Amino acid sequence: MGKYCLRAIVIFVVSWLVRGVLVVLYSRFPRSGVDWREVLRELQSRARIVPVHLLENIIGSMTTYPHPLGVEAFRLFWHANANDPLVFREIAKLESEVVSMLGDLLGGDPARVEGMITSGGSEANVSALYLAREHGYDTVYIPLNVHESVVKAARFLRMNTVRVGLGSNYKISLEDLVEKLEKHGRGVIVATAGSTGLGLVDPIPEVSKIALEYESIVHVDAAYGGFIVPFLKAMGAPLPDIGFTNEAVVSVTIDPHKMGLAPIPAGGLVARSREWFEPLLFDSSYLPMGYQKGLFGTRTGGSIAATWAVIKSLGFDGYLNIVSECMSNAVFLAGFADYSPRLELATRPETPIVCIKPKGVEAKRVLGELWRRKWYPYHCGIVDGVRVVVMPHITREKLQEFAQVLDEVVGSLQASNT
Ligand code: 0PR
Repeated sequence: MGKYCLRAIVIFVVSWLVRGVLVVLYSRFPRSGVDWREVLRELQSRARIVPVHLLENIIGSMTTYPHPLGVEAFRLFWHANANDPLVFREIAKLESEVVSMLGDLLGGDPARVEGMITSGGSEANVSALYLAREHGYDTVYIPLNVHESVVKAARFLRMNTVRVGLGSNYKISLEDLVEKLEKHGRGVIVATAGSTGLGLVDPIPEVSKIALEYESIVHVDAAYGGFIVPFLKAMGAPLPDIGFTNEAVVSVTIDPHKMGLAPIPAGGLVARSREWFEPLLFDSSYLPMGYQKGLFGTRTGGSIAATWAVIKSLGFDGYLNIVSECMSNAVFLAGFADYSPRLELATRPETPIVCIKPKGVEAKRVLGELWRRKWYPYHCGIVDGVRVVVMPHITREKLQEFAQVLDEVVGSLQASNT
């Protein structure tokens, strides 16, 4: 007992001293600068231990290793502030072209849509709800399959929130939506195209019809699915239209830094029309333009240029090929999960996200073991499962290897249960 006590005290004192040294070395604002070569050397050694999508087993993330052209385009324009469209005029032009192209992909009128490149899907969602509120829609209908950024946005904007249940297929329940609209009146309904946990697409045309009946509007969160669903549909997948062909849809979130293959940070918000987007233009008398776009301030032109470049270079056909490959790899993994007696598929994947439920073992335990072995899938959130997002950097061989490891880990945890 005394031996253990002594050891605990020694560990405590040593870790306290180490922390103290680290605080002095790294957390205090340095009085005098250090030679830049030394600074760079330290950063390089720190960068070496950060996992890289292409080399390590990052199989749960919606981001990927960006397209090299996007990185080069970012490098060309990173210094330009998109918040100043007069001085950095070219950036404003590029942004307007990007928004038109995204609007076109989403079934909007490229000449009428308006929008912006944001820091990510979270900013696009909060901006969309802000637009709805400014146009007089104070209540937000939030199904249980939404990304947390939507809940956060409603809270941030102090909007009335009505939660909407899901059907047995984990998509928005239309019956519950109608019931809630009857009770709480008009509002903005958030529908998801490519849900975070399962990659499922809500029945947006039906949601739009219901919205019209109840004098409501729809914001579509296609942060993940925006650069996926249009291509899968073109290949014949039985998925609904997710964009502006649905009459009640007023805005869509679509993120270039996910399957759009642009470098982080690049989210996207597209509004059906200039009039709808207008509340996001704020007076700013000191800026040369006299106004400022978006909820926040300075934005790098790099994100806009990168998105522009990757879209131009890949085109519809280029994305279609990439998405097709990801989807067929996802179907392969789903097939493995279906086949293994230790695993179960949460749902048939509609986009390249596969959620696998380990039988008789909590997913969190499986994830702990997988992360220990340096495989990085995530939790599925609304289902107790292991989420794999099949992005372009994930090869069939990688998935084969992962499937074996997953099966083995679940097998050994099952055995340790008995
Ligand atoms: N909407 C949906 C449907 C999302 O899935 C996400 C992000 C967002 C909005 C918010 O987007 P931003 O993170 O760009 O603001 N979902 C990702 C996910 O859960 C976030 C993420 C991405 C987390 C990469 C970790 C990571 O490595 O996977």
